[in-house]
Amino acid sequence: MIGIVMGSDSDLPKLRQAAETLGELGLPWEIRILSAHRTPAAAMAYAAGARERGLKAIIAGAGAAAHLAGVVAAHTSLPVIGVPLSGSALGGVDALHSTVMMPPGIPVACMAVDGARNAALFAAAVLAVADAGVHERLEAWRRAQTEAALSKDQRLQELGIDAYLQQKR
Ligand code: RP5
Repeated sequence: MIGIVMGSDSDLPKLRQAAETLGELGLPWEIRILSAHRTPAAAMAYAAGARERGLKAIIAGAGAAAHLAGVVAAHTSLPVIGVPLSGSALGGVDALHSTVMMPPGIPVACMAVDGARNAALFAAAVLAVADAGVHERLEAWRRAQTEAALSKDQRLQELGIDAYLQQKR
């Protein structure tokens, strides 16, 4: 089970991508709205109890002055994968800096701004180290991605630019 937490329901459309990708990989997940600022006690309790509840990693997405991933990491030794989110007046650079610049001793694996899909893939990669089934599904997912990209190139060669863009609409 992978935990997905986000600072606000306004983050849900972005974190949904992590849930979808975990689903594609056959990994169970749960998703919670927990804020480092608005519901700090609940966020702390979730992180502190995560390992005992059987979670293997936590994906934490937040925007603006994003402290959620760091606070979660401060309360668990599970791998914490931070997803800084855009949407604020500073366009996500604020959340990126807040998430990536963790002090030595409490690491967060920081993804790209809005990088929720990669957060799911990274969580799978962490699990795949010790789980052959997850490893096989992750490899299959990546093979499918490669095939999809190659077939797009083939179609572009067949159709040319205008027709390709037309059929993509
Ligand atoms: C952050 O503030 C949340 O993660 C969200 O990205 C941002 C804005 O939250 P709302 O005002 O939309 O609830 O804590």
